[in-house]
Amino acid sequence: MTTVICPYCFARASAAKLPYRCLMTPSGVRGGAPCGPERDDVWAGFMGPGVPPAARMRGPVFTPPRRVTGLGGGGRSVPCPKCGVPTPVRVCGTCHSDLPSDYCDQDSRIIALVGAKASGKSTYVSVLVNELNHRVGQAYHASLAAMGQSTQTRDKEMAEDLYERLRLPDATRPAALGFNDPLLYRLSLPRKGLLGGAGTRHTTLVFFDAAGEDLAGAEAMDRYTRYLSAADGIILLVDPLQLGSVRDRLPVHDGPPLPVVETSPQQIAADLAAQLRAHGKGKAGGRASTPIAVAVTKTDMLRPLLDPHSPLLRNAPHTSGTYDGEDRLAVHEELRTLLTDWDSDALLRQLELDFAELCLFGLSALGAPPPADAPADAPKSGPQPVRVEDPLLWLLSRRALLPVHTAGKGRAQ
Ligand SMILES: Nc1nc2c(ncn2[C@@H]2O[C@H](COP(=O)(O)OP(=O)(O)OP(=O)(O)O)[C@@H](O)[C@H]2O)c(=O)[nH]1
Ligand SMILES: [Mg+2]
Ligand SMILES: [Zn+2]
Ligand SMILES: [Zn+2]
Repeated sequence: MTTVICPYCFARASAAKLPYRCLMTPSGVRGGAPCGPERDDVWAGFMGPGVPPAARMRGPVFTPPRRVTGLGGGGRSVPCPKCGVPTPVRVCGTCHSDLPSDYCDQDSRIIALVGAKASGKSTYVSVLVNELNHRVGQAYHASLAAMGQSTQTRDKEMAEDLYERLRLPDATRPAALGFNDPLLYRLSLPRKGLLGGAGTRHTTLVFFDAAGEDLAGAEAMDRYTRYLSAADGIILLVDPLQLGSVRDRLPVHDGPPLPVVETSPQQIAADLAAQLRAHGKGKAGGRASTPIAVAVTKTDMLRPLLDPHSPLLRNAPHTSGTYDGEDRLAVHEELRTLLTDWDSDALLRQLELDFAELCLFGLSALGAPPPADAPADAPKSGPQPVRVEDPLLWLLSRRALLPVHTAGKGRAQ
């Protein structure tokens, strides 16, 4: 039985029990009149007062008789009891948000993306999606498909801005100004059967690109509680340019001015751990059990501070489509050393005290700083990312969704 987690309100439900929404299509079936719109107060209540009265009128929601849903579900259409026209659209029983048609056919993994304002979250998601669709997808024979209209539209706009017009994303609007839709993808990876058979395993990935100010302090973060506690993994982005000792160490440069210093990563991590513990994600000893990938962003700016052999200067190998555990450890150790050098041992200690499963990463979404004369633009040669995929691949490998290569053990699932 597939359990679906609504990507809007994070309620859990069995896929077979989800209600449907009539599409109000006139079709001549039974020659009857098509359904008219009805006021959907459940949905309007969830979306908040920003929804204009006309938009509250939507296709009627109905729960099909058990006999119909019990036959294995699987994305089929179900006839509306009023007009008889079949509809494929399933909605969340709790908030009545429409779910993309293929959302309900596989298990979902929710990846929470957190980080201070301007730490690079939006740029990171766009570049990550592009890399998963190209270089990384090729290495693992994986593919990533945007699900639902709003993710497809946003992906297209972001890709055109970043890769064609070379424009960096605008600051994400805070939740108080409107609801930011989650980004929904279907990740398909080859699955090797025990007897050498092959197949494909589909996983739904849900990303939520919050505005930095919504993560600045326990109170603001409260809005994201359900999302954070439903997460299978967390990616915390740390902007090194907002760390005092890194700012002091960087040589004088002619790039764009350094960002304003926002909420410290230590504060975000502490608030995050408190939220998770308050929602039953704590282990004995008080550490949060959700795996957390802590990634230092914008490593292109750190080149003067890195050893020429630093693993942060090149991508992970992904040899024959396996995730390299040795390489991950080398990166983790490199970051431990760097953070200690940068007087951030307090951050490290905090993370180790708060999280039972922690790994450190370093990445650059752009590969080079934005041009000095056009700080809102991507580098002239376009994004040339380094190691953007590592945190997500680690989280997937934690859930046995990727083949892992560990020295001495050869290939292991
Ligand atoms: N040098 C460098 N700068 C980057 C990189 N990625 C992002 N930046 C810079 O960081 C700024 C903020 O990036 P965003 O992706 O908008 O950050 P965000 O975390 O989404 O910000 P909010 O939505 O306001 O919370 C960009 O405008 C760039 O100037 C990178 O890989 N390298
Ligand atoms: Mg943003
Ligand atoms: Zn819902
Ligand atoms: Zn109908």
